[in-house]
Amino acid sequence: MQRLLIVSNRLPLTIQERKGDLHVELSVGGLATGLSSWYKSCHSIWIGWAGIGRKKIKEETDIVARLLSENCYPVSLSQYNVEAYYHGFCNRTIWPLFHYFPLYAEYSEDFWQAYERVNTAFANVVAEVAKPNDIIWIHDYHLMLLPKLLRERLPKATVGFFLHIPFPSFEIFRLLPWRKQILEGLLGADLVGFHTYDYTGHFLDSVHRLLGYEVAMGQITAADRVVRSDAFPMGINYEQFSSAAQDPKVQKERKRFHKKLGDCQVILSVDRLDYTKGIPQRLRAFSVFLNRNPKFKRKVIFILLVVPSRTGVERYMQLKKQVDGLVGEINGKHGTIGWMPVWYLYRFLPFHSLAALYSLADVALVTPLRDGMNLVAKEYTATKTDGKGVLILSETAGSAQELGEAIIINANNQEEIAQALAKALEMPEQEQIERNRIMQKRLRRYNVVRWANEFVDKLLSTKKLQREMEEKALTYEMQRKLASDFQESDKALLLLDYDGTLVPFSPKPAEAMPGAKLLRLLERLTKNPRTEVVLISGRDKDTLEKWFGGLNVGLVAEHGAWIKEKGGGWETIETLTSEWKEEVYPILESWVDRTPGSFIEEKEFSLVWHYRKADPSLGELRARELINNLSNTIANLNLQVLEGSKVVEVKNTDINKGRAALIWISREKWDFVLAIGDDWTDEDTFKALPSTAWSIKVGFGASAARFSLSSPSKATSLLRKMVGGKM
Ligand code: ADQ
Repeated sequence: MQRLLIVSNRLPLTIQERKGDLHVELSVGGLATGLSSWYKSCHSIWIGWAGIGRKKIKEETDIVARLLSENCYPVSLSQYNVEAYYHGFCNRTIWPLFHYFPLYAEYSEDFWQAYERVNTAFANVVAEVAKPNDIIWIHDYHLMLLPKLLRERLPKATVGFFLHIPFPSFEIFRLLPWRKQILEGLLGADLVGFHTYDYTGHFLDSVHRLLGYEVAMGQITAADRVVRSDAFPMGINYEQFSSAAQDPKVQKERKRFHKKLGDCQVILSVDRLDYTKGIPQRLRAFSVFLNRNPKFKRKVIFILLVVPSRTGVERYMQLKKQVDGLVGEINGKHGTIGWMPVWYLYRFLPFHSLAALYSLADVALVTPLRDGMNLVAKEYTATKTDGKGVLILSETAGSAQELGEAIIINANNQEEIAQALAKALEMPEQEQIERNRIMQKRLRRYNVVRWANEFVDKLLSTKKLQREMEEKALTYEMQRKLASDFQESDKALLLLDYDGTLVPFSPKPAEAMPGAKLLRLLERLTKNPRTEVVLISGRDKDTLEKWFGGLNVGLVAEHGAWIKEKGGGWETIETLTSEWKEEVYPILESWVDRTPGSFIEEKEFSLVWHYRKADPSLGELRARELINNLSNTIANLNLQVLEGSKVVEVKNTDINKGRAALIWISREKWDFVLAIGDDWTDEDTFKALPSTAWSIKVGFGASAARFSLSSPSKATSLLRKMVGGKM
């Protein structure tokens, strides 16, 4: 049976010291709450920090035994590391920055080093526990370096990563001094998951801009492998909450609360004490609501349930004081004898009490300034089995994207929240039921089990994709066979693309020029009279002439519009018209105006819009728009639009590399044919080849080529091997 290794900062169990004794307890938090049900139903091991220092763990063997019996494997951390890593880098650098509080973020080299140390400690433990077939699922911002550290230790491992907090936009993320290390750390995983498409988009954008990797449809072509990224909105244990109202323990608790609340309508909020949750803003909005709606005085009670969190961090202590003060202020200002508008509970509540509060609350007021997902909004909705109750939800919570039937508000807009409260308290029952039923249906379907299964399924399918790519990889053995076939052949044809195939794709023309070493290699290949070498490129004929005119090779320019036989002159394949350019040129010009840094290149039979010098994201967006626009314009012009690396090219349909390649292929009875190319314009060449030919794609991705090599340097070393050199 395949095992699942869940790795997170904290174990779902916490060891706490009380009066000198150590106790094992369930820990709080979205992840522990959400995953624990799923975790118990599978063969899984949970690896994480148990909440006590290294020394204690060593001393208390029975505690460790208890953890192991629960399939929990503790990582021990020194007090200093916990301080600098958890209270430091995690909670004073990443947490504020990723929640759009850049001014709260502290950038300390000591914190960073502790973060690296702790991630390494985790990597050592996971590598010790992991078996070859395991699925390793790493959770959250505490362990963003771990995927890469594990990949170094276990190159073949199946590793998924899920971020529970938002991934911020590039403009925020770039502020982090260690941004590249974080991205590289994450890309050690095979799949990187987020709660929403927005976070996924932000991550892909940063990967593209900071590391320069190609990104398409959630697939990243990293240095030596493909990594995927996608959105998986975390669900809840729906059954647990929807059946709670029937639980006698919950009903008893509910009655107890009712007695104290009388006939008042109840507004409820539940969160960890955190500045991202918008608690002071929410309290002020409640005060505005009472000012604007005096008729609700003595008719409504706001239960503010806050669970202590990160109590050692200064900013959280300040927030606690601020909330305490505001509660006192509001109760002092609006309260009367016998009516206290805000009931403030600062503690963790057991499940039956929490469920009782959810089930009796008329309104849930969930107003985080930023929240990765927010499970409270989902739990409240799931608990309302009679359909009655209104959810007010901030648009900056990830869950707002799934809970559109809630009253959606801006958490900074006190007037809007006040109006939403009045609307919620007066909403007709029928409307409440209609809204909740739609959301409940969605939450029941996409529950925490489905969430976890979808993540793991996608992780396994990513692994399968990587394997298929690996299977296509031209092994060392096959390379030797190819070289010996070539050496034994009587008539060999080599069809070689240039940019991205023999040299890395480079946006700078000077860097794309062939060096002396490459020219020597091509010359050696052409020395043998039994071999014919053809360079098939998208570049214009003048450039090819300048670079390769001195070699004894065939040349194909502009994807086949021009060809030059060995020792001959340039010829076009057929008479082609270029009148269409008058129609297309002005369109490209307007794209140049809208995309700073882009420019037009005019070739004899094609027009090319280049955006390699433009901002990458803008360039890609504009390229998509241009392709859409052109496909309407050129419908009856016998033209085609090609998308290459940072270019969009328009040319006659009749021109393609495959057609040009056929001129050579059909001329002789070759007993060895090799084609190497890297992008989709080379696919026409691959398709034109006889079935016995060797075809190689440089890079990853779907291709008609039979084999693949990871980089241009691998391709040139293969050619070197063919002429008898070292690979
Ligand atoms: P959190 O910031 O902890 O989680 P949330 O998603 O609301 O936020 O989860 C809190 C959990 O703790 C809920 O399951 C809730 O029932 C429980 N809880 C809160 N207060 C409680 C109290 N006083 N007593 C008892 N239980 C209480 C992080 C991210 C979120 C993301 C989750 C899951 O910050 O954005 O939704 O992880 O990915």
